[in-house]
Amino acid sequence: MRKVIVDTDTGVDDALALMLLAADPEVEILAVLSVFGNCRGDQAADNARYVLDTCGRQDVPVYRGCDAPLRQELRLSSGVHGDDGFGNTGLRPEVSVPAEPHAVPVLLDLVDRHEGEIDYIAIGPQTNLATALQSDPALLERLKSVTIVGTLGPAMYHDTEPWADRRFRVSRDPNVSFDIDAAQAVASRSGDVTWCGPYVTRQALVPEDFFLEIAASTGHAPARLLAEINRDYAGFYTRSYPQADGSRVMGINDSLAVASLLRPDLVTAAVMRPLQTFEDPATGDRFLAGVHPVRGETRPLHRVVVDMDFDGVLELIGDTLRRPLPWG
Ligand SMILES: [Ca+2]
Repeated sequence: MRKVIVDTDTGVDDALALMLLAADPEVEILAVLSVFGNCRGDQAADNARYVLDTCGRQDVPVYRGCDAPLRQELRLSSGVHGDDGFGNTGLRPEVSVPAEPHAVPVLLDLVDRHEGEIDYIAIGPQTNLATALQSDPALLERLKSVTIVGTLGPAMYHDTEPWADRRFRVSRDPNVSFDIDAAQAVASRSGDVTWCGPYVTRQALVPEDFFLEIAASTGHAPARLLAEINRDYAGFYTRSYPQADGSRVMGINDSLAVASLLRPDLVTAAVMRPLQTFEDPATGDRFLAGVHPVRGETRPLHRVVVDMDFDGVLELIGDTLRRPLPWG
Protein backbone atom coordinates (compact mmCIF):
# COMPACT_ATOMS: atom_id res chain seq x y z
CA MET A 1 0.00 0.00 0.00
CA ARG A 2 1.39 3.37 -1.08
CA LYS A 3 1.32 6.07 1.65
CA VAL A 4 0.50 9.51 0.24
CA ILE A 5 0.21 13.07 1.57
CA VAL A 6 -1.60 15.51 -0.72
CA ASP A 7 -0.93 19.27 -0.50
CA THR A 8 -3.64 21.12 -2.41
CA ASP A 9 -5.14 24.56 -3.11
CA THR A 10 -8.33 22.70 -3.92
CA GLY A 11 -9.81 24.12 -7.10
CA VAL A 12 -11.44 22.27 -9.96
CA ASP A 13 -8.50 20.29 -11.34
CA ASP A 14 -7.35 19.52 -7.78
CA ALA A 15 -10.76 17.94 -7.14
CA LEU A 16 -10.24 15.52 -10.02
CA ALA A 17 -6.66 14.79 -8.88
CA LEU A 18 -7.91 14.03 -5.36
CA MET A 19 -10.50 11.65 -6.81
CA LEU A 20 -7.79 9.64 -8.60
CA LEU A 21 -6.05 9.12 -5.25
CA ALA A 22 -9.24 8.57 -3.23
CA ALA A 23 -10.42 5.86 -5.65
CA ASP A 24 -7.17 3.89 -5.79
CA PRO A 25 -7.28 0.79 -3.57
CA GLU A 26 -3.45 0.72 -3.50
CA VAL A 27 -3.24 4.24 -2.01
CA GLU A 28 -3.49 5.16 1.66
CA ILE A 29 -3.96 8.93 1.92
CA LEU A 30 -2.37 9.75 5.29
CA ALA A 31 -3.47 13.37 5.15
CA VAL A 32 -4.64 16.14 2.86
CA LEU A 33 -3.04 19.53 3.61
CA SER A 34 -4.53 22.79 2.34
CA VAL A 35 -2.74 25.80 0.93
CA PHE A 36 -3.89 29.13 -0.59
CA GLY A 37 -3.75 29.46 -4.39
CA ASN A 38 -6.83 28.69 -6.45
CA CYS A 39 -8.79 30.08 -3.50
CA ARG A 40 -8.16 31.04 0.16
CA GLY A 41 -6.48 28.38 2.28
CA ASP A 42 -9.54 27.79 4.49
CA GLN A 43 -11.70 27.32 1.38
CA ALA A 44 -9.12 24.91 -0.08
CA ALA A 45 -9.38 22.82 3.12
CA ASP A 46 -13.18 22.80 3.04
CA ASN A 47 -13.20 21.99 -0.69
CA ALA A 48 -10.89 19.03 -0.11
CA ARG A 49 -13.20 17.88 2.70
CA TYR A 50 -16.18 18.21 0.33
CA VAL A 51 -14.47 16.16 -2.40
CA LEU A 52 -13.44 13.41 0.00
CA ASP A 53 -16.92 13.27 1.57
CA THR A 54 -18.43 13.04 -1.93
CA CYS A 55 -16.11 10.09 -2.61
CA GLY A 56 -17.21 8.40 0.60
CA ARG A 57 -13.75 8.98 2.07
CA GLN A 58 -14.72 10.55 5.40
CA ASP A 59 -11.82 8.48 6.80
CA VAL A 60 -9.17 10.73 5.19
CA PRO A 61 -8.17 13.66 7.46
CA VAL A 62 -7.80 17.22 6.10
CA TYR A 63 -5.60 19.82 7.83
CA ARG A 64 -5.41 23.56 7.24
CA GLY A 65 -1.99 24.69 6.03
CA CYS A 66 -0.47 28.00 4.98
CA ASP A 67 -2.90 30.79 4.07
CA ALA A 68 -0.27 33.15 2.62
CA PRO A 69 3.13 33.06 0.84
CA LEU A 70 6.40 33.16 2.81
CA ARG A 71 7.20 36.77 1.86
CA GLN A 72 5.41 38.04 -1.22
CA GLU A 73 1.91 39.48 -1.44
CA LEU A 74 -1.03 37.05 -1.48
CA ARG A 75 -2.55 36.37 -4.91
CA LEU A 76 -5.33 33.91 -5.78
CA SER A 77 -6.57 32.31 -9.04
CA SER A 78 -10.20 33.23 -8.43
CA GLY A 79 -10.68 34.24 -12.09
CA VAL A 80 -10.14 30.61 -13.10
CA HIS A 81 -11.67 28.59 -10.27
CA GLY A 82 -14.26 31.09 -8.99
CA ASP A 83 -14.10 32.94 -5.66
CA ASP A 84 -14.70 29.70 -3.74
CA GLY A 85 -12.36 27.48 -5.81
CA PHE A 86 -15.40 25.51 -6.95
CA GLY A 87 -16.69 27.71 -9.78
CA ASN A 88 -18.86 29.82 -7.43
CA THR A 89 -21.15 26.86 -6.75
CA GLY A 90 -21.17 27.65 -3.02
CA LEU A 91 -20.79 23.97 -2.08
CA ARG A 92 -19.63 23.57 1.52
CA PRO A 93 -18.88 20.45 3.60
CA GLU A 94 -21.18 19.55 6.48
CA VAL A 95 -18.37 20.33 8.91
CA SER A 96 -15.66 22.90 8.12
CA VAL A 97 -12.01 21.96 8.64
CA PRO A 98 -10.80 23.53 11.93
CA ALA A 99 -7.81 25.91 11.93
CA GLU A 100 -5.91 23.63 14.34
CA PRO A 101 -3.93 21.46 14.27
CA HIS A 102 -1.91 23.20 11.55
CA ALA A 103 -0.82 21.10 8.57
CA VAL A 104 2.94 21.74 8.94
CA PRO A 105 3.43 20.13 12.40
CA VAL A 106 1.15 17.31 11.23
CA LEU A 107 3.43 16.78 8.21
CA LEU A 108 6.59 16.77 10.36
CA ASP A 109 5.02 14.25 12.72
CA LEU A 110 3.88 11.96 9.88
CA VAL A 111 7.40 11.96 8.42
CA ASP A 112 8.80 10.98 11.83
CA ARG A 113 6.35 8.08 11.99
CA HIS A 114 6.73 6.92 8.36
CA GLU A 115 10.36 7.75 7.58
CA GLY A 116 11.17 7.11 3.90
CA GLU A 117 7.70 5.73 3.16
CA ILE A 118 5.65 8.76 2.10
CA ASP A 119 4.97 9.92 -1.44
CA TYR A 120 4.25 13.66 -1.12
CA ILE A 121 2.25 15.27 -3.86
CA ALA A 122 2.04 19.09 -3.96
CA ILE A 123 -0.58 20.38 -6.39
CA GLY A 124 -0.65 23.97 -5.10
CA PRO A 125 2.01 26.55 -4.12
CA GLN A 126 4.89 24.88 -2.23
CA THR A 127 4.49 27.00 0.94
CA ASN A 128 3.69 24.13 3.35
CA LEU A 129 6.70 22.15 2.19
CA ALA A 130 9.01 25.19 2.38
CA THR A 131 7.75 26.01 5.89
CA ALA A 132 8.37 22.42 7.00
CA LEU A 133 11.88 22.61 5.49
CA GLN A 134 12.66 25.49 7.89
CA SER A 135 12.22 23.01 10.78
CA ASP A 136 13.74 20.02 9.01
CA PRO A 137 16.15 20.91 6.17
CA ALA A 138 16.53 17.19 5.29
CA LEU A 139 12.77 16.70 4.94
CA LEU A 140 12.76 15.93 1.20
CA GLU A 141 15.29 13.13 1.69
CA ARG A 142 13.10 11.63 4.42
CA LEU A 143 10.17 11.37 2.03
CA LYS A 144 10.02 8.48 -0.42
CA SER A 145 9.26 10.91 -3.23
CA VAL A 146 7.95 14.40 -3.88
CA THR A 147 5.84 15.24 -6.95
CA ILE A 148 5.10 18.90 -7.62
CA VAL A 149 2.91 20.72 -10.12
CA GLY A 150 5.14 23.58 -11.20
CA THR A 151 8.23 24.89 -12.97
CA LEU A 152 8.81 25.88 -16.56
CA GLY A 153 11.25 24.51 -19.06
CA PRO A 154 13.16 22.29 -18.94
CA ALA A 155 16.15 23.44 -20.95
CA MET A 156 17.01 20.81 -23.53
CA TYR A 157 20.22 22.23 -24.94
CA HIS A 158 23.44 23.75 -23.65
CA ASP A 159 23.37 26.62 -26.07
CA THR A 160 20.01 28.15 -25.15
CA GLU A 161 19.75 30.91 -22.57
CA PRO A 162 16.71 30.25 -20.40
CA TRP A 163 14.82 33.27 -21.59
CA ALA A 164 15.49 32.54 -25.27
CA ASP A 165 13.81 29.14 -25.07
CA ARG A 166 10.06 29.26 -25.58
CA ARG A 167 9.59 26.34 -23.22
CA PHE A 168 10.43 28.71 -20.38
CA ARG A 169 7.63 31.13 -21.04
CA VAL A 170 5.01 29.06 -22.79
CA SER A 171 2.58 29.52 -19.94
CA ARG A 172 1.81 31.02 -16.57
CA ASP A 173 3.00 28.94 -13.66
CA PRO A 174 0.72 29.99 -10.80
CA ASN A 175 1.85 27.46 -8.18
CA VAL A 176 5.42 28.73 -8.41
CA SER A 177 4.72 32.40 -9.07
CA PHE A 178 2.33 32.67 -6.08
CA ASP A 179 5.24 31.84 -3.76
CA ILE A 180 8.56 32.01 -5.56
CA ASP A 181 10.53 31.86 -2.28
CA ALA A 182 8.86 28.57 -1.37
CA ALA A 183 9.57 27.14 -4.82
CA GLN A 184 13.20 28.18 -4.54
CA ALA A 185 13.52 26.64 -1.07
CA VAL A 186 12.21 23.30 -2.34
CA ALA A 187 14.29 23.43 -5.53
CA SER A 188 17.48 23.96 -3.52
CA ARG A 189 17.12 20.71 -1.52
CA SER A 190 18.08 17.18 -2.49
CA GLY A 191 15.54 14.42 -2.71
CA ASP A 192 13.60 12.26 -5.13
CA VAL A 193 11.71 15.23 -6.53
CA THR A 194 9.66 15.34 -9.74
CA TRP A 195 8.31 18.58 -11.22
CA CYS A 196 5.41 18.35 -13.66
CA GLY A 197 4.82 21.90 -14.85
CA PRO A 198 2.59 23.81 -17.24
CA TYR A 199 4.77 22.95 -20.23
CA VAL A 200 3.40 19.41 -19.87
CA THR A 201 0.06 19.96 -18.19
CA ARG A 202 -1.22 22.61 -20.61
CA GLN A 203 -0.87 20.17 -23.50
CA ALA A 204 -3.72 18.14 -22.09
CA LEU A 205 -7.03 19.83 -22.82
CA VAL A 206 -10.02 17.54 -22.32
CA PRO A 207 -13.48 18.08 -23.84
CA GLU A 208 -15.95 19.06 -21.11
CA ASP A 209 -18.31 16.50 -22.69
CA PHE A 210 -15.98 13.72 -21.51
CA PHE A 211 -16.95 14.52 -17.91
CA LEU A 212 -20.60 15.37 -18.62
CA GLU A 213 -21.10 12.03 -20.39
CA ILE A 214 -19.67 10.02 -17.48
CA ALA A 215 -21.76 12.00 -14.96
CA ALA A 216 -24.94 11.46 -16.98
CA SER A 217 -24.39 7.79 -17.82
CA THR A 218 -23.19 6.62 -14.38
CA GLY A 219 -24.88 9.09 -12.03
CA HIS A 220 -21.92 8.61 -9.67
CA ALA A 221 -21.52 11.37 -7.08
CA PRO A 222 -17.84 12.23 -7.82
CA ALA A 223 -18.48 12.57 -11.57
CA ARG A 224 -21.61 14.65 -10.89
CA LEU A 225 -19.62 16.94 -8.59
CA LEU A 226 -17.05 17.51 -11.36
CA ALA A 227 -19.77 18.27 -13.91
CA GLU A 228 -21.13 20.88 -11.52
CA ILE A 229 -17.91 22.67 -10.56
CA ASN A 230 -16.40 22.43 -14.09
CA ARG A 231 -18.81 24.87 -15.73
CA ASP A 232 -17.01 28.23 -15.25
CA TYR A 233 -13.60 26.54 -15.36
CA ALA A 234 -14.30 25.03 -18.79
CA GLY A 235 -15.52 28.48 -19.85
CA PHE A 236 -12.16 29.97 -18.89
CA TYR A 237 -10.19 27.29 -20.77
CA THR A 238 -12.42 27.49 -23.83
CA ARG A 239 -11.90 31.28 -24.03
CA SER A 240 -8.14 30.83 -23.53
CA TYR A 241 -7.80 27.92 -25.98
CA PRO A 242 -10.61 28.30 -28.58
CA GLN A 243 -11.29 25.07 -30.46
CA ALA A 244 -11.89 25.00 -34.23
CA ASP A 245 -15.16 23.09 -33.77
CA GLY A 246 -16.35 25.42 -31.01
CA SER A 247 -16.35 22.64 -28.40
CA ARG A 248 -15.73 23.37 -24.73
CA VAL A 249 -12.48 22.11 -23.19
CA MET A 250 -10.76 22.20 -19.83
CA GLY A 251 -7.33 21.63 -18.29
CA ILE A 252 -6.63 18.69 -15.99
CA ASN A 253 -3.25 19.98 -14.76
CA ASP A 254 -3.01 18.43 -11.30
CA SER A 255 -4.24 15.02 -12.50
CA LEU A 256 -1.16 14.67 -14.70
CA ALA A 257 1.12 14.94 -11.68
CA VAL A 258 -0.96 12.38 -9.78
CA ALA A 259 -0.92 10.10 -12.82
CA SER A 260 2.88 10.42 -13.04
CA LEU A 261 3.08 9.13 -9.46
CA LEU A 262 0.48 6.36 -9.68
CA ARG A 263 1.39 5.25 -13.20
CA PRO A 264 5.09 6.01 -13.96
CA ASP A 265 4.64 4.18 -17.28
CA LEU A 266 2.54 7.15 -18.43
CA VAL A 267 5.60 9.45 -18.23
CA THR A 268 7.10 9.18 -21.70
CA ALA A 269 9.95 11.67 -21.26
CA ALA A 270 11.72 13.30 -18.31
CA VAL A 271 15.14 14.84 -17.69
CA MET A 272 17.26 15.53 -14.59
CA ARG A 273 17.88 19.25 -14.13
CA PRO A 274 18.95 21.79 -11.53
CA LEU A 275 16.26 24.42 -11.07
CA GLN A 276 16.82 28.15 -10.86
CA THR A 277 14.71 31.27 -10.72
CA PHE A 278 14.86 33.91 -13.39
CA GLU A 279 13.01 37.09 -14.18
CA ASP A 280 10.88 38.12 -17.12
CA PRO A 281 12.68 41.21 -18.41
CA ALA A 282 9.39 42.69 -19.60
CA THR A 283 7.22 42.26 -16.50
CA GLY A 284 9.64 41.58 -13.64
CA ASP A 285 7.72 38.36 -12.85
CA ARG A 286 9.93 35.63 -11.44
CA PHE A 287 9.82 32.02 -12.61
CA LEU A 288 11.43 28.72 -11.75
CA ALA A 289 12.90 26.65 -14.57
CA GLY A 290 14.83 23.46 -15.07
CA VAL A 291 18.12 24.56 -16.61
CA HIS A 292 21.00 22.64 -18.11
CA PRO A 293 23.54 21.33 -15.59
CA VAL A 294 26.90 23.11 -15.74
CA ARG A 295 30.28 21.36 -15.59
CA GLY A 296 30.91 20.29 -11.97
CA GLU A 297 27.25 20.97 -11.09
CA THR A 298 26.67 21.23 -7.32
CA ARG A 299 22.98 22.09 -7.25
CA PRO A 300 20.59 19.18 -6.57
CA LEU A 301 19.17 17.55 -9.68
CA HIS A 302 15.41 17.10 -9.79
CA ARG A 303 13.39 15.23 -12.35
CA VAL A 304 11.45 17.44 -14.77
CA VAL A 305 8.69 15.76 -16.77
CA VAL A 306 8.83 16.64 -20.46
CA ASP A 307 6.02 14.57 -21.97
CA MET A 308 3.29 12.13 -20.98
CA ASP A 309 0.94 9.63 -22.58
CA PHE A 310 -2.12 11.89 -22.46
CA ASP A 311 -4.49 9.24 -23.84
CA GLY A 312 -3.33 6.89 -21.10
CA VAL A 313 -4.00 9.54 -18.44
CA LEU A 314 -7.48 10.15 -19.82
CA GLU A 315 -8.17 6.41 -19.75
CA LEU A 316 -7.10 6.32 -16.09
CA ILE A 317 -9.44 9.24 -15.33
CA GLY A 318 -12.35 7.65 -17.22
CA ASP A 319 -11.87 4.28 -15.50
CA THR A 320 -11.76 6.01 -12.11
CA LEU A 321 -14.88 8.10 -12.57
CA ARG A 322 -16.84 5.14 -13.93
CA ARG A 323 -15.95 2.99 -10.93
CA PRO A 324 -18.91 2.84 -8.54
CA LEU A 325 -18.47 3.80 -4.87
CA PRO A 326 -17.33 2.67 -2.36
CA TRP A 327 -13.81 3.76 -3.18
CA GLY A 328 -10.58 3.22 -1.29
CA1 LIG B 1 -3.86 22.97 -7.77
